[in-house]
Amino acid sequence: SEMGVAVLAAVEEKRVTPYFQPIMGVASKQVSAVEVLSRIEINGEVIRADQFIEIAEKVGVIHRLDAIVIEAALAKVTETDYDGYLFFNLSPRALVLSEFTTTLRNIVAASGFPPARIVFEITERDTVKNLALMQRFLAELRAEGFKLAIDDFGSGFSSFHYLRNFTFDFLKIEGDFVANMLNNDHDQVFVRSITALARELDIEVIAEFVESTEILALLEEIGIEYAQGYLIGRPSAEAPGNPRPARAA
Ligand code: G
Ligand code: G
Ligand code: G
Ligand code: MN
Ligand code: NA
Repeated sequence: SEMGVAVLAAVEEKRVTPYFQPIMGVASKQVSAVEVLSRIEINGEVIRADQFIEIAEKVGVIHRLDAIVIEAALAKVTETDYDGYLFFNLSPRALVLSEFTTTLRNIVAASGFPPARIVFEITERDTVKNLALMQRFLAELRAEGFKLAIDDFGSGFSSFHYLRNFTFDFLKIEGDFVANMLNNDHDQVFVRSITALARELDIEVIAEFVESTEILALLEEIGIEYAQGYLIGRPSAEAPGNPRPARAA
């Protein structure tokens, strides 16, 4: 397909651009984390990840794409004084490739950014085909000092399977539940219950698709730790933090 060819070329030429979306502490109102979202440019138009991630998986370059965007994001961020968390999406397909965790470790080590401030997001949308293999890779990432988040929580058919079999530091609630919380009682019950469950498991909660001050106030009442969404900020090419002053020669 046309998009397949464009994605292959973008990966081959390392033309995958990191965009950064802020994540705010609900109580502190401070941006203490950002999620990196990949973008590629086709004919001068910036294309969002939802248009090409599946294709990158199909044509077998998702592991390369993930590595490229992580390296590019770290290069930008280490030029600033940013000291918050950096969240990256990883495709489960890339994760079960041997050597992938070594690749990630080497990229991060070369950047000098602390692994403890890197969070890898694993979406619950994909079913885990090889549980033992996935457990091994996630354990390897933890052993390197990285943190883990479960993404799109509540969207798939295996939420509890993920929570029972893997250890997570953060849980990102599926944005649709959050966005509908004020006009759909069921969705509000889901958000409250997921938060209570996460608290018992000692996992911090991030609400996605926060688009209004009313929703943000409700998150504060429920006691959710972090908020992400267009109210807080859109994904942007600008890295978080302030430029580091140039070092004297
Ligand atoms: O960026 P957008 O705004 O369109 O994100 C759409 C989807 O693409 C999200 O589910 C996100 O998790 C995924 N995604 C965005 N960037 C990356 C990336 O660099 N690697 C992987 N594997 N998924 C990504
Ligand atoms: O990785 P994940 O599936 O969570 O990707 C988040 C997706 O949601 C990205 O496509 C991002 O651009 C998008 N997004 C981020 N904030 C909002 C928001 O407030 N509302 C909506 N509708 N989408 C959002
Ligand atoms: O940024 P702009 O106001 O042009 O956004 C137009 C529409 O595109 C928004 O209503 C929103 O739903 C969608 N949109 C904007 N930015 C993103 C993004 O980063 N990811 C996704 N998935 N949708 C977006
Ligand atoms: Mn995500
Ligand atoms: Na998500």
